[in-house]
Amino acid sequence: MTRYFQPEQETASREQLTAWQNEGLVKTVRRVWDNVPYYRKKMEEKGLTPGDIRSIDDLHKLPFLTKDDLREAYPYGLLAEPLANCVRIHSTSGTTGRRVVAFYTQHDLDLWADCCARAIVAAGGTKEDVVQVCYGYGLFTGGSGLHDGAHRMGALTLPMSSGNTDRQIQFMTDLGSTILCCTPSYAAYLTESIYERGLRDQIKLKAGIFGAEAWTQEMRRDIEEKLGIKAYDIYGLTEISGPGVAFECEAQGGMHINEDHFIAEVIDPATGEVLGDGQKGELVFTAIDKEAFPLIRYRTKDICILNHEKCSCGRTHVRMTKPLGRSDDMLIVKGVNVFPSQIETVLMNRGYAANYQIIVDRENHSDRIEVRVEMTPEMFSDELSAVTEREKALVSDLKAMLGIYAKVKLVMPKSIERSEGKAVRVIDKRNLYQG
Ligand code: DLL
Repeated sequence: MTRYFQPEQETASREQLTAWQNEGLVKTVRRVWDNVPYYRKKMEEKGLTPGDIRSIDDLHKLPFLTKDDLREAYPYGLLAEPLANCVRIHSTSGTTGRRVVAFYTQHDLDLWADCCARAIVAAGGTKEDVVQVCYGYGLFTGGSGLHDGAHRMGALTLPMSSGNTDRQIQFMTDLGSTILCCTPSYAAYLTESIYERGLRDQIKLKAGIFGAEAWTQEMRRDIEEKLGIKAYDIYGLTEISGPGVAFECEAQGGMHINEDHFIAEVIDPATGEVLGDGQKGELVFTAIDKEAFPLIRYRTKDICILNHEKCSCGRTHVRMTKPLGRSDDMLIVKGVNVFPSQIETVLMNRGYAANYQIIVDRENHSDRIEVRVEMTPEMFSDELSAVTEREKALVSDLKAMLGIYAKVKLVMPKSIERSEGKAVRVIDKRNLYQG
């Protein structure tokens, strides 16, 4: 059963969707049991065999997978297909210890392109459009995903990757780009740069497809007004394929999950209990059409709410709210996944105690991160120049660890407030998850 692009599947009846999901789940569980000893063991620990999974009603019996499983099984332990049949790897942002790799066969890439094509079509895209892709290309899934999606629906594709703002704007004006794909913060930065250069009247954009990080409605309205476009949210994660797992339609009442390929559940993050529509919990995905890396009950850590009500756009696929937070401590700064533990490792390696604070802020829609760390009493007597050198060394180590610039401020011993309970290490002033 191969069900490519086929936009008509987006309006399939619930009965039809359930039939596809039943078939896909049974088939995937069998394949994973046969080919992935790691998951087979997890099933055996629960006393399960493939015969116990006959339909999606049995989904809740299956064990969850988490990022820790992916790390434990790194790199090939969850591969369900011989390596010879795999043609691509992508990886989440983060560092070596935290990296997660995902594998794709040609079929998996086609499926993913279909999902992204659907997202572009839902944003009003047609083959007449010029789609400027300024998500990063490379290990990150953003560039390749939207690129292949734009190809799939036949649009002219501008594979810009991220950065080099002057060149982005030049191509945008020269070629008359009509759809912009990038992170919302980069869209805001591009907008500002377009205004600074006085080029607003040369911009032909009609839509933006922005995701990979949380963004607010205010930010959406701001970009929309300034660029004269409609801005659409797009969601996804490397482990499940990349962008296009879910996307907004013109009704913008949540993001439609491509549930003919990915079964979505929302669970109570503490107990694992499956929650119903309207209840807030952690989003869990089961990929039922993938070959190389078909994760079963993968916990995304993204907190959201599902809604099965009919959408005015005619699509029947379930909708998810924007992520309303995360159930772990991962921060997304400038589109990069940052774990406080990575910062702590850098500080410890340089001889600091665990008295630090991470402050994340956003100015002009661009993220900034500052790490404040207490000097040890010995360092406190250092000359000012030595303090500056220490700060520089930390900036460089953090850059190597996180891949982004973080400002560092060494503060006096005992100046960071101690907590009696859980230490408040992260102060995120961006207020991103209010919807
Ligand atoms: O960010 C894939 C992607 C690329 C999505 C381009 C959309 C556009 P990862 O780097 O693996 O993959 O990060 C996945 O990013 O679990 C969410 O926490 C967050 N995220 C992704 N899209 C959104 C969004 C890509 N629209 C993690 N709103 C996910 C809020 C998002 N958070």
